[in-house]
Amino acid sequence: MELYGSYTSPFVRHCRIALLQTELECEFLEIDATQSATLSPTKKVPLLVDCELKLTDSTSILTHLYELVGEGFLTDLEEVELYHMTNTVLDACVNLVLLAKFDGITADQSVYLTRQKDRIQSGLEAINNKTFSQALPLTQAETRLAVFLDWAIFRNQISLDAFPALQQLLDLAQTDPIFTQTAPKE
Ligand SMILES: N[C@@H](CCC(=O)N[C@@H](CS)C(=O)NCC(=O)O)C(=O)O
Repeated sequence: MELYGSYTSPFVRHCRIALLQTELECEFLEIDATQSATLSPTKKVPLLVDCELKLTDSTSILTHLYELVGEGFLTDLEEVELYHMTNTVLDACVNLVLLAKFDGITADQSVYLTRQKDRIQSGLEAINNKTFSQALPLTQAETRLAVFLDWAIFRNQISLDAFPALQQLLDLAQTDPIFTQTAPKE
């Protein structure tokens, strides 16, 4: 198997965590935005190639990896909700970062980006009110959340000062060597 991605992408990081957890054999190939635009029809990372199988989304990749080792991925409804709510907030955050990077457009110049910014804030508030694991291992949804928080802080997009439950979850995630080993780096 080959996983294509970057060392900064939170979606790719979740897949790198899964590869370390499952100990599946897979080559990691670092690619940039130009290469992902040619390699993947979605022009995004991650991309997983397993013989004839080509998977273009982190959720299908994670489902495949855990299936290979006989484990399910996201089976509980509350977990599914947390996972997708986190992804919605994460997508909004990625949107803000990429529009600033590619086009120099920031929220103060765009009505829709202001809506995205508000979505991040209200999403974080709602997620902060949920109940999380107090010890490792984290659930898959909590892992996605911790990966998102770590990336958004790395990109200076959020602060957790007003979100103690989120800070506590991130602190717990950081006691996991696989989590720290996969931290975003340029
Ligand atoms: N739904 C996708 C999202 C992947 C995604 O947004 N990846 C970003 C990197 S963090 C990307 O490649 N963006 C390139 C672009 O938007 O052109 C997944 O879960 O894999």
